[in-house]
Amino acid sequence: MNQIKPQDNLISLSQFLIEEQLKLPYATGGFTALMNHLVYAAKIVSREVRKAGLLDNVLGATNQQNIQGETVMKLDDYADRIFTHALTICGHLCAMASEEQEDLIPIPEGYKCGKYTIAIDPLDGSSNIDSNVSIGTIFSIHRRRDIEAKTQGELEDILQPGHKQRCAGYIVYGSSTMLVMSMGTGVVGFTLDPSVGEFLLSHPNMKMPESGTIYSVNEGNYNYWSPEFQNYIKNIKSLEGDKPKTARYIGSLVADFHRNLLKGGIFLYPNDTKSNKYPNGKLRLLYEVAPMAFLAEQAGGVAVTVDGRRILDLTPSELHERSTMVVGSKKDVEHYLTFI
Ligand code: AHM
Ligand code: MG
Repeated sequence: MNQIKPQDNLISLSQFLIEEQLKLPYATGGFTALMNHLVYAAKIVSREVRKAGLLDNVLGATNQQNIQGETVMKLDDYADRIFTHALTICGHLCAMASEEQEDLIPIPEGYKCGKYTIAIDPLDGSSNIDSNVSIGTIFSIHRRRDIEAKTQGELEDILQPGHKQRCAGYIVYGSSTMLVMSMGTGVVGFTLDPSVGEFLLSHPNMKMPESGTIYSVNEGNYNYWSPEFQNYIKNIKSLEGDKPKTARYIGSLVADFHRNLLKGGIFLYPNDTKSNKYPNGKLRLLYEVAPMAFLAEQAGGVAVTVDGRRILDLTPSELHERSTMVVGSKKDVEHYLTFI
């Protein structure tokens, strides 16, 4: 028989957001409403992901490339349209940016502009879509610089340092659909109960173990890496000292990060020092690296660039800027830092 978690834990994400709002005397409810729109879109995307193999015209690639020259999958495009629509009309954003769209996305005419911005990777790990491997959505929310303004937001409202995020999180479409988020007071995780149609609190206080046994990196790129980075990887596999670490790499950042958050370990995406393909790493600062760094720190972990700078101190200079990332359990990242 299924064991149901204690009744006090069965709080829905909507209830949780209202309770958090009530703790802040100055809160207007705008953030809660914005989150409700995001969650609604996430449920629709989750529904489509769950039955993707059954539907015509859902799996496979479109004939377009995104701003980064990567193939856009049909589900990438679908998720992008659902999130963009649900969020830009909610009345609480002044601008939005999506990994799939070249420019800042304005609020459509006739809709109110609010005090938040959101940067979103609508469907992360899209190379895994057709093989039914976990994929995700990543989001990062900031307050605009002038919170009284009622006008469209500007680029600078979204290009803010990671430590100023009001909220960051992801949805992982895995063996169940989970939403993990932080509003700067720790990390909480909710699991979508499809029969109720609600995300229910399943992971109240997520902490990344202080150290772990897992390392996650695309080792096929070994020959592109710097000698320091290669040395580090050789060291964690060596038979001298501690047992070698275990390699786990899905190729979906959300899924790789989520596993390491629960089990401990280190995820690395370094720069490519040999070809010119990824001189600053592959991942995008605004949509992937900064939100994951925020979650990691809130869970007791550490997130730095490959040369040891704190990710949350970086200010993006353009929407699609890339950054290297080394993120994970505190002791594992500290050990990495001794190699650079
Ligand atoms: P995407 O947002 O276009 O799907 O690309 C980002 C993905 C991450 O989810 C993942 O960590 C990384 O790319 C995998 O890259 P690689 O195939 O080079 O290992
Ligand atoms: Mg991505």
